[in-house]
Amino acid sequence: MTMTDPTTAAHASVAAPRVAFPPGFAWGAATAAYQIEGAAAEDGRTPSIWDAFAKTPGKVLNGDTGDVAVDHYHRFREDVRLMADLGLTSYRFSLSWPRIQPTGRGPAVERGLDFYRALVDTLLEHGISPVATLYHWDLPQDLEEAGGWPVRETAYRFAEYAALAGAALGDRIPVWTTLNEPWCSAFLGYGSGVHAPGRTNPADALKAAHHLNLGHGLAVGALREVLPASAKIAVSLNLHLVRPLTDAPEDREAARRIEAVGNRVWTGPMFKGGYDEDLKADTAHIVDWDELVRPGDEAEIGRPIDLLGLNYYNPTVVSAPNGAVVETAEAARNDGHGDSEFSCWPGSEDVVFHLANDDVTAMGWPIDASGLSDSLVGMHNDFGLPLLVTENGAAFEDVVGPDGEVDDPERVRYVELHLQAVADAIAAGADVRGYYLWSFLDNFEWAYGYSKRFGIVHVDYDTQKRTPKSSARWYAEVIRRGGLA
Ligand code: IFM
Repeated sequence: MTMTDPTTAAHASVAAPRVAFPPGFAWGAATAAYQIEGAAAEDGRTPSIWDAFAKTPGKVLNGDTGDVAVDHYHRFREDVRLMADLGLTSYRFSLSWPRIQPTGRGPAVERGLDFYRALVDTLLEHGISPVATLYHWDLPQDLEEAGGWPVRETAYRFAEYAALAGAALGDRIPVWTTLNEPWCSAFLGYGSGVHAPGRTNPADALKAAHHLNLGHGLAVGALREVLPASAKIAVSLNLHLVRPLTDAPEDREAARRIEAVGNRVWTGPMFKGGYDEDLKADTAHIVDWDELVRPGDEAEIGRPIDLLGLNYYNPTVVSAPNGAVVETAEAARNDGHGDSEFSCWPGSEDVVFHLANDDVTAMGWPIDASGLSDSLVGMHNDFGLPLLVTENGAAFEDVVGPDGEVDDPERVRYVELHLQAVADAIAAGADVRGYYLWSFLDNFEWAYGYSKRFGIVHVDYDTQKRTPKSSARWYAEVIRRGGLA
């Protein structure tokens, strides 16, 4: 079995680009299991929290579910061929926990593992280096019924699952990511309730955050036991690039608060030895941190990792409640993650969110690539780890033309701006090893169902026909050239 490390593999460069990327830069695209696989009840898979949530009336637009999704479970060979046609050098996907360990306890299901063995082997045959994410939000429903992430035991269950997956697939996957965007799991899942499991309790959200952190640390330890020494372990965080609306002290204080509960709640224990005092003070009326965090937890969470993944879409502009100008309803709720009467910012519920600008994607997310370079440079300075952009991309209202083609110049522009930002960050000293465009295929966009298309490959949801968009062809040229023209 050939193991190609996406962060060191050579890429084929045939023409001198205007903006060149370093040799070995991983040119990737990303997806997640529940968003693409379908086959929800096949080969021993049991429901995850997202199956249960999607089937709860009113939770997902149009009642959409991931039951069939884009049928990647049955069409993965065709999908990998498409990736190879585009010249991707790496592919980031997630493993479905309930497909591998259906109840979140006990032995692994071989049929579930076989799917990933076949997927990874197909990738390797095509020279595409796999990057596996262990948790992209699909907690086995049985574990939610036992308390979910607010319960400490779930962290231990996660580490057990990580060990099973690592032992079975570690011979062929060179890069592992523990969690994807744990902020969403904790604060959208248990705070605002717009994501599964749809709970709305601020204390549970903070407890979930700690147990996700603990699960990450325990999983790193478990993976190190079973993976080859060459394997690299990462985490993918959607760190918010927080900017105060003005330089006024109240707005800077609002930014500090969001930075604490949005970012440092993860990076504090993962990279800096523990939770920051200001975060604990901001939320002390909600949760008893001394009871929640047991001796040794922060050391466990802080186990060294090899790469840090950033998922970036837009900057976050905030102001203090008393300083807020009147905003449109859309801007005012622009924490970027849907509408809920419950906050996803425990302890900082009054902070006001603003659109960074009016140049927005179909999600209503402002386009501002400077936030990506600022994030990468900041992460490089703060944590000193090699970095991956594990997600970046945009939804637009794509239409299939009369000729059957999908022309998406807005997505080309978005990705070009953001690749330029990555190049800027590298020029400023950040050690960025790869870029994973979100997403390879159009797919199930969580509470928005199939209404938002992020793919560079269009999917006709009735026929499952795949059509590479013009952005896919453009990205293929970028990869071929090794940079921007
Ligand atoms: O689709 C999601 C993905 O699952 C996690 N990051 C953000 C994407 C776009 O919302």
